Amino acid sequence: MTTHFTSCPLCEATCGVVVETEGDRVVSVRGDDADPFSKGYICPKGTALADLHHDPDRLRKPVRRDGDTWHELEWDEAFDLVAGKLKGIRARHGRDAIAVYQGNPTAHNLGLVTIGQVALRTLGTKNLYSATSLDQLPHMLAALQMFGNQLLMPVPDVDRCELFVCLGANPLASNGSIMTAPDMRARLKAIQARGGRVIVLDPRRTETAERADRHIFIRPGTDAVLLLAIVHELYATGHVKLGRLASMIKGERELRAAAAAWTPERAAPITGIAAADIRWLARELAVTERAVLYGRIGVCTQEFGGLAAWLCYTVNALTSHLDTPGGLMFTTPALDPLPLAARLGFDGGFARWTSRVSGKPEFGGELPMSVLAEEIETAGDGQVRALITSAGNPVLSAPGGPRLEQAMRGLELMVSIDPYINETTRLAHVILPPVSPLERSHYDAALNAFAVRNIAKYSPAVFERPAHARHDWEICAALWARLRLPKLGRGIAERVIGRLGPEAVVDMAVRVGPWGLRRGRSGLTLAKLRAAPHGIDLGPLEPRLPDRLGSADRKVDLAPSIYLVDLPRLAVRAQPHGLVIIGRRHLRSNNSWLHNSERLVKGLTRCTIMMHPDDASARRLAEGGNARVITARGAIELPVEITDTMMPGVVSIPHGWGHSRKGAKLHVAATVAGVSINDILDPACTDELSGTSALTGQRVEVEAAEVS
Ligand SMILES: Nc1nc2c(c(=O)[nH]1)N[C@H]1C(S)=C(S)[C@@H](COP(=O)(O)OP(=O)(O)OC[C@H]3O[C@@H](n4cnc5c(=O)[nH]c(N)nc54)[C@H](O)[C@@H]3O)O[C@H]1N2
Ligand SMILES: Nc1nc2c(c(=O)[nH]1)N[C@H]1C(S)=C(S)[C@@H](COP(=O)(O)OP(=O)(O)OC[C@H]3O[C@@H](n4cnc5c(=O)[nH]c(N)nc54)[C@H](O)[C@@H]3O)O[C@H]1N2
Ligand code: SF4
Ligand SMILES: [Mo]
Repeated sequence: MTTHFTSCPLCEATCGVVVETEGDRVVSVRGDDADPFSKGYICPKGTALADLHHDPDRLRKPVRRDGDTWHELEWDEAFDLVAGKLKGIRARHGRDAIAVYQGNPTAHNLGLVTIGQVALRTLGTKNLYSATSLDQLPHMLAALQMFGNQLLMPVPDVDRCELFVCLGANPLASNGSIMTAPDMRARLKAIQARGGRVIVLDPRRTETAERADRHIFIRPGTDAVLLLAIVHELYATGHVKLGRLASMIKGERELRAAAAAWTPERAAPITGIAAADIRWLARELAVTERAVLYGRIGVCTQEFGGLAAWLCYTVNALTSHLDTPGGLMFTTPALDPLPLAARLGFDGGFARWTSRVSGKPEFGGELPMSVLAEEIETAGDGQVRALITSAGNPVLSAPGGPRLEQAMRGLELMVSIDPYINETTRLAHVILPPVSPLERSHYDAALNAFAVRNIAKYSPAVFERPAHARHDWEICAALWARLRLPKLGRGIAERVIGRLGPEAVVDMAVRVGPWGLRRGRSGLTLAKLRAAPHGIDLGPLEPRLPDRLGSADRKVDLAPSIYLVDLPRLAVRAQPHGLVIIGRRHLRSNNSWLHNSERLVKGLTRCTIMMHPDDASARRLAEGGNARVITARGAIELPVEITDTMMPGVVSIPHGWGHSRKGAKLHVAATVAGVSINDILDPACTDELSGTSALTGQRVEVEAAEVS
């Protein structure tokens, strides 16, 4: 038996795991007690790493689709086939005819974060898409506008705060996001143990809310109104305190004016939160020395995600909780992505150009997912004719799945870099499958930059890459070289990149980074990381401003103009009547793609609609009966769960289900198929400011399903 130490790449918590193997089998996966950051914690998904590795449905070789049947290909044959077709399309229709979609696991995959992503983003097309516009785009936009760099998203210093206000996040299910912090349950408990408090604002009394000191229901999509009222209250009561930041801030006057009309009384009927509670919240944030307001995906993926994300950072700044211990802080990662991104020309930007069909703004060189289908469907110059998907399942993860699916069927070429034939990749002409997560080395190049302590950990692969397999980065580099270089240069480039691999990037970046050679002989190198298989704790977060700011004037802008001009939209917003929908995450799911593990899907059906008893009885719905959920886009049917954990007027359906689509080859998932909420969500419903999809707060009708 051999023992290996690595980190789980399935979510942002980055837990250390011990993997025991015998020959080519995984015998066990457990938490690594010696990992200084996760201290032995893992969730049930960590154990399922073994299932992914041994999954018979996982592709081991490239496949080409011929009608409904798949044929295996050799790698060179597959690369030549794909590159040949892509080149033809590019020659006939131009570079923008090739679109790229990168999904969530990109961020958890060293080879993709370093080499793969760069290769895919430099194919020369404007049609770049990713899960960003279904997720954290508003946080990145706020970071760009306020701090001058889109990667400069601050994280809550959860280990030192005395008040943790959690808005639109459920870390006990999600294990934390833009807050890499393994074992959030213990970290929240520790806040309470040191006399502090946890307050959750959420339209559902979530797993996190159940353990909080106080939970307050909030109407979906109204966070910006709540936060403006908090800003108003802070000024009205003389509680604004800029502290150390005072000399680094601009835009205060404009911010104050923007919030002037938003009294707690005005916000109360909109948010569903009593004016007295809004006042109380503002005061608690202001008078608690170490407090943090943390907002996450519920704040972003809604009609006013841009405003809400900006105001989250702003409220922290006004209460002197930005860039101070116990507040919202910036990290000092050993591998600093900021200079790397800048050197590669990915230094961000917003609305420098707009999409061809409906004029949606670019962000960071990407277009929002809400326009991908129309860019494929709409004829004319620049129409998308080919699509490369990598580590994504947009048919299930993007609103308007059926339309996107239909659009994909019309593509001249679709290629997917993915280990599975799933709801999206079944439509590809060629699938290029990467190695299993245990067959690649690991360094959390992206997530360490958002960790609540500065940490660094490199792990070699548990299993050596089989000769017949390819890493994600090798696949991306091979396609890039074939598309971008002449034949001669291509061979050399591939050999050089192949020889160096992502390890060279880690070594170089860590050496030039803040914990590297500038610290003399104690500085970090890849060799030092290799010698510390459980990881290295570099200590708590430290104040980073103003040095870290990317803005030319070295100021934090509290009132960027893009937000000020968006405010009138908030003022005229009509309160939706009837029911609105929110999402839901479950500890044993991971977006759409971990439902093929028996151990993760056993037990009660999770793809249900949760609703308040009053909403259910008004519609004659009974527990366990089936509901029909209807929008202008269509209808889905699923079992009802009646629970007073839901805010009245709000229903909840998880995303990532709907595994009964014909042609997908996920044998376990198909037995617990469920339905996809994104089949009926309207892709045109977005945050008009940022282009982010509004996944929460859309109107739905619910009725009892006909018994068949
Ligand atoms: N209604 C609704 N929709 C949502 C959300 C919501 O809350 N509500 N959440 C949104 C969010 S936050 C996100 S991030 C998106 C996620 O959207 P996506 O990233 O599009 O979807 P995933 O389900 O994460 O699919 C991941 C895909 O990557 C593959 N994969 C896994 N590991 C690897 C790897 O190492 N290499 C490669 N090449 N492939 C790999 C899997 O097989 C799977 O096909 O969904 C969004 N969609
Ligand atoms: N187990 C598991 N873990 C995951 C994932 C998973 O699918 N499963 N996905 C991963 C990904 S890609 C991400 S991005 C992260 C996300 O991590 P989190 O942000 O923690 O995501 P959720 O658990 O969806 O929590 C969002 C909360 O917002 C609430 N909400 C919905 N609408 C609103 C609103 O308008 N206002 C407010 N204030 N709240 C609202 C929801 O009820 C929900 O409780 O999780 C990651 N971790
Ligand atoms: S919380 Fe679970 S899925 Fe996330 S890294 Fe830890 S073990 Fe993996
Ligand atoms: Mo996400």
